[in-house]
Amino acid sequence: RFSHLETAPPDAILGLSEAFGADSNPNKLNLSVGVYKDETGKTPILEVVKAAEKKILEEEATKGYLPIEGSPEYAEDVRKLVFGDAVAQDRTVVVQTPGGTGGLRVAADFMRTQLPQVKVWMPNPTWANHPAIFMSSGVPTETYRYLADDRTSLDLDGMLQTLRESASAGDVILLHGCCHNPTGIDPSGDDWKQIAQVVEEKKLLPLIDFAYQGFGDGIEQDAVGLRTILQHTDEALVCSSFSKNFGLYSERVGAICLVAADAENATAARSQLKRTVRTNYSNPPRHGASIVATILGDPQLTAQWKEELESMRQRITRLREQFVQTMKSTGSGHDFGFLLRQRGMFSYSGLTPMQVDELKSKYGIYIVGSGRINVAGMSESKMQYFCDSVASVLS
Ligand code: PLP
Ligand code: TYF
Repeated sequence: RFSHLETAPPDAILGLSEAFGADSNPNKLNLSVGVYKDETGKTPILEVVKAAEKKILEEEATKGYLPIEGSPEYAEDVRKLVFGDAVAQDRTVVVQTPGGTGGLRVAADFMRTQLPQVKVWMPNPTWANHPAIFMSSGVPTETYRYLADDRTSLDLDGMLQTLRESASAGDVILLHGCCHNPTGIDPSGDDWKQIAQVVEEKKLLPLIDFAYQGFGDGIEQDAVGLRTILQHTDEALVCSSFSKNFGLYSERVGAICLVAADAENATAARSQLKRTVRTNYSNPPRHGASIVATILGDPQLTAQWKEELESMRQRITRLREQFVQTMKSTGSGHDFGFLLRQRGMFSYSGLTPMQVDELKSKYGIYIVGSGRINVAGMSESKMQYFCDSVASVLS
C-alpha cells in the first residue's frame, strides 16, 4: 500500500539546518531558519521564561484539558497586546492555537467553510508556508505586488494597483503585521494609511500575520499598521505568535484573533472557530500559554520580558549596522545600506542562488536560496569572516 508513495521534497528552510548540523567547518554560520540566536549561535531560553516556569511548576494543579479555545487569561493578555484600546473587547474573539502556524490553519479552515467565495491575496514574496496552508485548506490564493524591482524596497503603488484592479469585494488580504518574512521590508506609517484606504474601498477582509511583534521597533510601535487598518474596517483576522518574542518556539504558542462588527457576530464567529479547532487538534497545549499568561499577569515579570525582548531587538540592529560597515570596509563596492531600513530578523541580501551555493560549499555559510538572510544568525566575532566570504562570492 505504501510502495507507490513518492518522497516529498524537504522544507527548503528547515532542511538547510540539517545540512548545517552535519558541516564540519569550524567557522560555519547558519543564517537560514528564522530563529533568534545569541553571539554563540544558540537560541537561549529567556530568563523571564525560566522564572515563570519555576512558578508554574510549584503552582500548577492539573494537567486536565484546556477549553477548546484555550486559556481565558492568556486570551485576555493576547487581546491587550495585539489590539490595545483599538477595538471594544466584546467585538473580539481570541482563540489560543498551537503557534502562529496553528492560527493560520484555523483561519484558513474557517475561511473555507464560512467564507467559501473568498480568495486570499498574498504579498509576492511571502513566507512559503502561507500558500501551502491555504492550499491544504482548499482556499484559493492570488498574489499582489510587494517587492520593488530593486529588491530592497516596497512597491506601494504596484501593490495598491493590483488590489484596486484585481481584488473582488470581500476578498481576504494577507498582510505581515511587521518584520515582513522574507524581505524585512515593511510599509511606513503613511503607507499603512494608503493600504487601509484600499481595504476600506474594496471591502477587503484583512488577515494580519503578526509573528514578530516587538522585533521591529517595539511592542506598541509594531502594532501601528494593524491598528491603522482597524480604523478603516470593522472586521479582521489576526494570527499572533509568541515563538519569537518570548523565544517559545517549541512550546507552540499562538492565537487567532477575530474582530467582528458587533458582539453578536463575535459570538457566532467564536462558535465556528471552536468547531474548526475541535476537528483539527481538539484543544491547545497548556504549558507555553501558561508561561505567557504568568509573565503578562505579573508587572515585574512583564517588565523583565520587555527588557529581554528589547535586548534581542537591539542585538539585531547592531548586527545590521556592523554588517553594513564591515561590508563597506571589504571594498567589494556593494552598498548594503538598505539593510538599515529593513526590520526584524530577515533581509533579502540580493545574493543569487549560485552565490548562496558558493557560500555554503566554500565557507560553511548557510543562507536560504532566495538570498534571504537571518540577521540574528550573524555573530560579531565572525562578522569579518562572513563579510570577506560575501565579498569573495560577489567579486
Ligand atoms: N508567520 C510568519 C511570517 C513566520 O515567519 C512564522 C515563523 O515561523 C510564523 C507565521 C509561524 O510561527 P510559529 O508557528 O512558529 O508560531
Ligand atoms: O521563515 C522562517 O525561517 C521561520 C521558521 O516550515 C520556519 O518562519 C521556517 C519554515 C517552516 C516553519 C518555520
